[in-house]
Amino acid sequence: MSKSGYPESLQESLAKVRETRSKRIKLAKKQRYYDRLSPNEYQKVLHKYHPDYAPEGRKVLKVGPNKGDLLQKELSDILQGQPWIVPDAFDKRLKSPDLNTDVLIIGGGGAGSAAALLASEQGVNVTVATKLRHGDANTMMAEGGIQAADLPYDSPYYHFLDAFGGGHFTNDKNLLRALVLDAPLVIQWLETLGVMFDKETDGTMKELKGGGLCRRRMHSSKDMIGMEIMRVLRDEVQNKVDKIKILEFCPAVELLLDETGTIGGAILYNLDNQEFIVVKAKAVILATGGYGRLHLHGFATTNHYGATGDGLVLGYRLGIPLRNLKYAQFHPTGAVFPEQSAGMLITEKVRTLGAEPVNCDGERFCHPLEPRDVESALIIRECVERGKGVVTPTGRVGVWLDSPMIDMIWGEGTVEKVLASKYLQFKRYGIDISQEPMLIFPTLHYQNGGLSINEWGETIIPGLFAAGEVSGGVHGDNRLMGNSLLDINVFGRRAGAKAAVFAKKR
Ligand code: MEZ
Repeated sequence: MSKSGYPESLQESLAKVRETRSKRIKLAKKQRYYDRLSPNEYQKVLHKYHPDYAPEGRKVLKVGPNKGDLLQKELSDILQGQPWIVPDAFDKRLKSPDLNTDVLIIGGGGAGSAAALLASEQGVNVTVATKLRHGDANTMMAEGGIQAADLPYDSPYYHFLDAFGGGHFTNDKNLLRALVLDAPLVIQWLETLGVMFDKETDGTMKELKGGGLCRRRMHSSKDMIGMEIMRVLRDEVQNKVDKIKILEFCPAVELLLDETGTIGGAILYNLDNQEFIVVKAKAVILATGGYGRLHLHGFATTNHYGATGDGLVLGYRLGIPLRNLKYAQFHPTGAVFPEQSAGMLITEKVRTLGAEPVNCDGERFCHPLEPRDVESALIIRECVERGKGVVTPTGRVGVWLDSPMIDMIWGEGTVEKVLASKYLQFKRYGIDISQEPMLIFPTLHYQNGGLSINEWGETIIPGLFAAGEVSGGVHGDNRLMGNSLLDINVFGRRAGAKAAVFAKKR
């Protein structure tokens, strides 16, 4: 082991990264930073230096780990013969429930919490049932930012176009319209509740770019925006003890319909005392998150332990159509070394600020701000097809993410300031990311699609709503950075308000 924290066998490659750094920085500055150069323009520049990398490089969109077809098939195989059935015994139990509520929300992450707040504002009583603890959710894991277009420099129109292009034009346009139009309101709402967004010295919101964005639109809170949003939403929900009941460690195992086919409630399973709880509800919101913890195709993951696709299965069994599940999202930059941090999210924000992926020879091979599917596919191609990856002593492979670039472009000590949590984690293992790059490889990050909903989060079952990662359509086949934190708030709020109205009419 060398002084630097990286094993001796990686030192030769590290030296090449250092050797090429000043040349790359010069080029980055000449290009007036990546945010002024579109990926297509960048490919042309890159082509001049590495004729074999472009322009076909961007056409690898559909290779790599996106094997969603298989997932769709696996799901259908597992569930074959079972959908559309509500067992009789459970129907009867609905006649003598253990708990009555107006709105039952299944899931206690960002979407479920936003929904709970908006529903309770309408004066109905709300129950939030969570599989783990309230706030154990992917919301907590998001790091880099939340998107919202600020006029006049940006507009919801550009936000729409970026997300539509990033999603390969497969997004549901009505959902996307709702997402981009509600975005500025959501930022205001979150700030009013107490979210500490990063500010410029003049007090205006700091805004950054992200992969696939044509404008600076990312609102951040160091590298902890998800944790910050979840902190505030959870506090807000827990402060409403008289209006919102929280049941922790109570996953939902079945949704119940009444005799008219309208939602009637759900069966929860209390993990503490191993008892079933029959909840009768006038409206139900599924906010269970995605399936990212299932380690599809053996990939490491950024996801929390509870992200096991429960809501997808519950909804599917009631016949709710699934959409955009063909491609799972792999975040391009998951940690590879140290071993203990396998798959850990290295936020896209580092590439926004100038960090760039380079191969074992210290060569660039892609624009740092491609949409995630392109960036991941290019990294996988570099490692697997071109043999230009860096192999660790235990046989794991990755490319370098040259983070000292950030300090050199933006000013001394920037990595330490903006990547506060990651800086310390690496430091613990003897790696100073203001001096040395990080070793990275794509990591399973997000369920792009899910249950079909309309712009109010309504599913085809009357009274049953879905919001957040469990639902599909808004991001199409590939989500852009920062649109998930936005999605959970926009559709959590919409589903919460609409579910309360539905409940009041019953
Ligand atoms: O939206 C995300 O997935 C996100 C903010 C991730 C990140 O890179 O920080």
